[in-house]
Amino acid sequence: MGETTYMEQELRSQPETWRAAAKIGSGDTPLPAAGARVAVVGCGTSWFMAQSYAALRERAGLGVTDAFAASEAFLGEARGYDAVVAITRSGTTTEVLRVLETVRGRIPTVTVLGDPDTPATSLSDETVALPFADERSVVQTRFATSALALLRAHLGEDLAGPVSEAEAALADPLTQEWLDAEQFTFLGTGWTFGLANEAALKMREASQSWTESYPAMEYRHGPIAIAAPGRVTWLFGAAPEGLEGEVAATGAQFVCHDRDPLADLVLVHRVALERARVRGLDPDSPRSLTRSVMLDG
Ligand code: F1P
Repeated sequence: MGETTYMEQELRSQPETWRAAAKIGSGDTPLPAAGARVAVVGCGTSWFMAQSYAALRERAGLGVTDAFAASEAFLGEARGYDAVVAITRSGTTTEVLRVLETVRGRIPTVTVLGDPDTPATSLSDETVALPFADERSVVQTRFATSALALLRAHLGEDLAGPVSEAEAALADPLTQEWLDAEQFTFLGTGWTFGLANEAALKMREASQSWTESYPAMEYRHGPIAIAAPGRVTWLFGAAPEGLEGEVAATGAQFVCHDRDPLADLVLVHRVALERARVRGLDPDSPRSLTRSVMLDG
């Protein structure tokens, strides 16, 4: 085992930060009420949490909810949004700030952020700050999952089960096959597709691993051609019928745990960290990445 990294300390604190975030989410918050038409925006990890929230909210019957990468958001009058929710750990990501500026005075905004002392606060009508979940590592773990814990609690979910399952995921043994695997494909359905995208990004960022992600049913439409011995197909949530057998037939390892999918993401955080370690990489300072992307002009 190498020295302790910020990433390790931060990912290990997730049960605690989820509890704190869920408490805020289940209380009085400026997050959109049931029935509102909502656009959710973010970049990178924060975009993927936006995808999960959007699927959960809309499938719960709480209102139309669309997730956009902040740079690709359609927020014109015709779409009739009642609220924009922005997610950003840093509060400085340029594309998110541009969205907040663009809709200012036209669509009410609420930003979920890690560092409240940033431009996102003054550009937002309302904020929900999670400073206890902010991070030193460039690679996000606990801010993103705590933001989603907050949003799940706001939608009426009890996070007690997921919190204890995250504790269990922190104690699970890591399989050697996961540390050696040549390639990972992450799959999900509904809200867990955002988690699959995030798992794939985490492994790329922290350990420069070759990863892909797809909606589970889409996987059969071509991407399964990549599955082979020495590679892993990891599904978040319930498996569509027949998928496990199809993956097994390729020789790839099929992984699907019977636990809350957000807690299963904690296990992927650990795999990403260990793969970084065995490759001699510093997951706190990944290649070509900074804490937040701030563009000129
Ligand atoms: C978003 C983000 C991160 C990514 C990278 C650059 O940051 O895209 O997800 O890992 O470090 O920034 P933020 O808007 O949530 O601060």
